[in-house]
Amino acid sequence: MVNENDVKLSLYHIYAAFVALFIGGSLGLLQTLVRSESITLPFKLNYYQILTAHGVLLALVFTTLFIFGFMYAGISRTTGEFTSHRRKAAWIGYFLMTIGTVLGVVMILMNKATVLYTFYAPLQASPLFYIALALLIVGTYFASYAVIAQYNGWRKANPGQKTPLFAFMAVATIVLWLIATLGVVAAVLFQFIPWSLGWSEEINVTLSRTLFWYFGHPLVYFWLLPAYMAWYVVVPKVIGGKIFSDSLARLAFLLFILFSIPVGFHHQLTEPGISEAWKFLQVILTFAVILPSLMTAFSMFASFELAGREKGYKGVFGWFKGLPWSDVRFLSAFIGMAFFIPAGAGGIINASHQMNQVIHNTIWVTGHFHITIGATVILTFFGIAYWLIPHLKGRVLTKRMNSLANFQIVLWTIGMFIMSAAMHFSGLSGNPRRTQNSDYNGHEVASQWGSYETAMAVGGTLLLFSIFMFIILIIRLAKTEPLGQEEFPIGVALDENTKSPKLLENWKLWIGIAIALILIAYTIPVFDIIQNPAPGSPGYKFW
Ligand code: HAS
Repeated sequence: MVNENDVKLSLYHIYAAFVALFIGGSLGLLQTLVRSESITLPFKLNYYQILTAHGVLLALVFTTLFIFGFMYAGISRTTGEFTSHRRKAAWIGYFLMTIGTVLGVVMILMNKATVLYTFYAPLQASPLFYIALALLIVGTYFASYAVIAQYNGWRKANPGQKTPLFAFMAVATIVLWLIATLGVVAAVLFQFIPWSLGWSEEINVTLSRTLFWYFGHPLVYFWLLPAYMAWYVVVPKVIGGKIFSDSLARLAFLLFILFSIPVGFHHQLTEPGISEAWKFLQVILTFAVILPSLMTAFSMFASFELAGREKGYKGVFGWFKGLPWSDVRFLSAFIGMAFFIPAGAGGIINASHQMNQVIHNTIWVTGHFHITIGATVILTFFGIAYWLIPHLKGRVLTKRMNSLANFQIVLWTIGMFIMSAAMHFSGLSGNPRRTQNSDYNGHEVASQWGSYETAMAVGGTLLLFSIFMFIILIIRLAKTEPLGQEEFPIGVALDENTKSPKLLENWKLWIGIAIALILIAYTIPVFDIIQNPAPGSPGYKFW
């Protein structure tokens, strides 16, 4: 059970996340309608303004709030009630994050921060927008403190014992986050805020983008790892099986800390001013960060197979039939996993230097991130919400609600499939991203894009219906479904009673290796960018 004092904390984060999801998702549909030239925006809103709000609300706000809400619940369930001091820190974090969000969104609505979620210089927003981002990040530091202190408290109270896997994974995710945000904090504090306030006239554009991507790539694993937490810890219990290996799961998370950060250059492969040799090194490290995902795939298949065989299913694929296909807690995560196979392959294409020249800045990349974060991660988050909300509210996920939830998940799957397939295919022929629409002066290649844009709008419409349905189901689960006890599923590992190698919980060692890799990958190129800068740029506001 999640302790009742922690229930409110978790719920407030999750509800705020769903508000961001609802608004951000609605804006997403508007974008597809504008791109396909089906509508023009009312109230003097422009395409780039809503694109900025969509990215900020979904990629930065929804994810962060949901992730902390989920972590608080899981930590409380596995390590016990938060102390009041730690809970207070978590609440401070919540208020800072929500104030930051409101301020940021107001700036975007006032058309003073139409810089997209990556806020690339030399586009310049109001200083208040950057301050809003800073508040959001400082908020996460309070939240991170609460989680890490709780984990340390448990370790002190249970010397020599293996820490609960969920708590270990939460801490690994937060360590990754803390190291990663150093880059964006440096850029916001030392570059963007002084520049937008007029204290410095010019900005070093390459440096700002490098610091952003130092943060931007691990950011995607900050989204992914909580989904992996559900796959490793929750799914095996739901399917009536076991976690294949506790130690393997821990190692996978540690490898993310090592390899997810020194790879940001793979977002800058076409960026001038960074030598090819450093890009090459970071591409190799990018291929290393694929490894923990492959370990995860292996572990999932192993858990599925073990569970199936335990139930008596035979043959090479017989176990497949034994999976609980009608249980939304499983189905949502499974479809998320299935999406991750092409999504991961797409990531490998993106990271391959030559192929990146074909897809960079095309809508292929938008397709890629819609099937990673928009399918793999969010489908898993939907699945979590369907059991977590009733668990926290003392209600149950009834059979009827489960069927409706399955329908919502399938609607999302179809919508996302149509939309992201259209994005991938038209991206291959050069359809640009971050652009309202372009026909390249009537060029014949661009003339094929119309039907793809329509497909995106159709997919986007299904997605919005799915979000509506999700919100309605969540409100019902929180308010009107029968009272009772919904389980918070926590799986047991096959090697539960085996001592896990002490090395796996030697944080100093892993953080030390991560820092060494970061220094190797970044020190010389960053010095070079600072010492031999391209001409600095004043701020531009094109909107
Ligand atoms: Fe990415 C761009 C490379 C993963 C998100 N990525 C982006 C952007 C976002 C994003 C948001 O190298 C755009 C940023 C922007 O605005 O510019 N990405 C990768 C690589 C991976 C990867 C190598 N990305 C993600 C994840 C994301 C995400 C995860 C969000 C959550 N990405 C790139 C590159 C770019 C990029 C370049 C820059 C492109 C450019 O030029 O701008 C890897 O981590 C992927 C590894 C994954 C696998 C898959 C393992 C499969 C599993 C499922 C098993 C299934 C089971 C079920 C068990 C190797 C674990 C069985 C199912 C059956 C059907 C039987």
